[in-house]
Amino acid sequence: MAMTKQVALVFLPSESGVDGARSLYGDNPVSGPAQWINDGVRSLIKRTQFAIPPLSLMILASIEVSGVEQTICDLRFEEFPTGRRWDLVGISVQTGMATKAFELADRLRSLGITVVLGGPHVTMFPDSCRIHADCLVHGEADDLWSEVLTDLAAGSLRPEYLTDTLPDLQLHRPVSKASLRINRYFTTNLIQTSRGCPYQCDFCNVHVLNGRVLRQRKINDIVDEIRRFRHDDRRIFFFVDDSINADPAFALELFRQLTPLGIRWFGQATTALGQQPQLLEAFALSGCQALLVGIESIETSSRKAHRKIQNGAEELAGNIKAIRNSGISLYGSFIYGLDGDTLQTPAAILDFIADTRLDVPGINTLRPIPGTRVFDRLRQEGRLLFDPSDITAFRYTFGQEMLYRPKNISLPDFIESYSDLTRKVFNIGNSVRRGMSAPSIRAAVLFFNLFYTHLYSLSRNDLHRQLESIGRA
Ligand code: B12
Ligand code: SF4
Repeated sequence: MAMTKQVALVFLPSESGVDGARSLYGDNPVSGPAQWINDGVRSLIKRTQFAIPPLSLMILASIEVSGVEQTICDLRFEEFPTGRRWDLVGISVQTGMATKAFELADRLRSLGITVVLGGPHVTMFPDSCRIHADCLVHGEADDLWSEVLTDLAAGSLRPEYLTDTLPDLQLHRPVSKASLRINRYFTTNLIQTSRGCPYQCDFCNVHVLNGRVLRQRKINDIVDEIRRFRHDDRRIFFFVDDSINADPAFALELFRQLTPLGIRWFGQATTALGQQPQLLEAFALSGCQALLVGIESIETSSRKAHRKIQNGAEELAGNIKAIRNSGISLYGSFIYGLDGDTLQTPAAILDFIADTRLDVPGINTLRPIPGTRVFDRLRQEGRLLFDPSDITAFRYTFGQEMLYRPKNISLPDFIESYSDLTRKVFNIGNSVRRGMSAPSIRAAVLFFNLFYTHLYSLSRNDLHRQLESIGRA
């Protein structure tokens, strides 16, 4: 009888950001009291199980093919187990982790292990991946992965798997947690109700990855999945949809059906929720604790310049207040340095945060990453600070590195004003105050604010190091 084929599905830590904040220059740039705070926060982060499992690999590991056994290797917790027999190793590649993914792929292939690469980076930049893999899977792999496993079992693996059509999410595809070590994670209750986005914000690539049409799962399937997941793990649920209120009627029906289950959940939404009172009530009643909202910019000219057109700047504050008043805490993500921004923008952001009492402000710089429309435009305008042909040079950080020159502000002035803004937004006093006044999950709000206090002190140091290295021109 043929031996069962052993497949490992690998997830890598990001090089910066949520998986642990460190200086891009490899050393610790602060000393004295700042160093104590950093060390304290770092050890708190380590002790708080913050990581969540990759839904992508949970989905792939749930696909059953006779003669194949799958294991998830999460390299945020373990080294890759090279001592075991592997017939195939599938690595999930995001652009921020591409260099590490390629290094691992090359090492495994030198040991004679067959490697397949998939994930967002492969979907967007297959040509850069080909030399590191025996096989590439382009795009969403819900259907393609069973073909890969069937071909593996038959000994006829092909070098590329792709289709013209996106998976039909109306099909019932139960996700199992059998391959996960549940206790490693902050929660394993990850749910996706839909994919795709009809909007075209120029700094985003979701329409490239998941298409422009919103594809939804059946509400019954989602409710069943939540019931099943809750049985294994009673912790909070995370809806990973880019916008959980993208279709208000669908969301209203879903969350009304979820209310009797008594779960607690968080997700990502647009601020338009503040003007959808019925839906807001359904969110609150169904256990919504916190939402991440993309505010991006409070400058109308910046919103226009970057095609953030689905809601207007003038409605933002009212919407945020309405959402917070319903008992939901808000993480509001801003981008400073957009094309309509000036040196007056930070003061306006500070006023906005004070007025709305936003629980966790995220103060990002623009990340013109390859594969987005803004990347192409800034390349044409000669404003990128790295070689546009080197995709991996555009790192994903939380404000630790400038990737481009802002339009209306010189680079040194921008870095000074951004540093001043993050210093004013994030400090221990503000963290405690926001934690205490949050409408819900106060400990998490405190934790995030402390985490950002630490992260943005790294940001300020790294940005000044970058400025020194490229000159003040
Ligand atoms: C939820 C989420 C998070 C969560 C959870 C991450 C996690 N542990 O899973 C949090 C908030 C922690 C997070 C963190 C980060 N994220 Co994030 N995140 C998302 C989000 C909104 C949904 C991801 C998801 O679960 N999708 C559902 C699954 C089913 O889809 P999928 O991951 O694309 O997987 C499918 C295919 O890609 C493919 N596939 C994936 N892996 C593999 C592997 C193999 C072998 C194969 C064959 C196929 C395959 O098949 C899957 C099923 O169809 C996406 C946006 C989006 N629309 O996808 C961004 C997104 C993935 N994140 C992104 C980024 C940049 C980050 C960070 C680097 C940010 C930072 N600076 O720290 C970190 C990375 C941390 C990490 N180690 O993952 C980018 C990646 C862009 C890119 N070019 O790679 C995205 C696309 C957002 C964006 N529009 O730019 N993220
Ligand atoms: S930022 Fe959000 S709304 Fe804009 S295109 Fe991306 S997913 Fe859609």
